Amino acid sequence: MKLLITPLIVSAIVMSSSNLVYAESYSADKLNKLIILEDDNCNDQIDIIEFTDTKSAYDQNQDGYITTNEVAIKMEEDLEKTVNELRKHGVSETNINKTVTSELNSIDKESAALIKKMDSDNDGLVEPEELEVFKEKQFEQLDSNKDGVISSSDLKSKKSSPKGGFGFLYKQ
Ligand SMILES: [Ca+2]
Ligand SMILES: [Ca+2]
Ligand SMILES: [Ca+2]
Repeated sequence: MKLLITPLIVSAIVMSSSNLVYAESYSADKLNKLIILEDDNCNDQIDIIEFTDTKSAYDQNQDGYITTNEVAIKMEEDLEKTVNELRKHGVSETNINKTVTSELNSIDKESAALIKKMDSDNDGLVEPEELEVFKEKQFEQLDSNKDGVISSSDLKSKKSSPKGGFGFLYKQ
């Protein structure tokens, strides 16, 4: 049984930590965390201002621009957190090493892909305007009931639509 469970935990944790910026990958858990973290005025919902005000975790030097390198650094940091989580769950070092190796191998590709998602003028750099547009799109996706705020009710309305959004969560 243990053999079966461990890879599941590994993939669940890796998945939840490496997809931070992909709106379509937000899980119920992540949305709740987002609401707790970004809900500046504590009304259990996030409006577009609260959402776009947030400094991107990828912008390591906080200059408003995001480079592939910064994304890669952030992903490595996330990976470290993942490793700690895996240890907490009692995952063997062998399995942890496997995870780390495969994640490290894909970081370059993943960070390039992430930049590409936001970099609408294709110059390899995410400018503040591009980040804003991306965040607005992300907000729209998260606000699935289109009432202009992100709240727990967006989660419920996503449950009925298996396509995109939180749908992936319920398919598993
Ligand atoms: Ca930067
Ligand atoms: Ca750009
Ligand atoms: Ca909403």
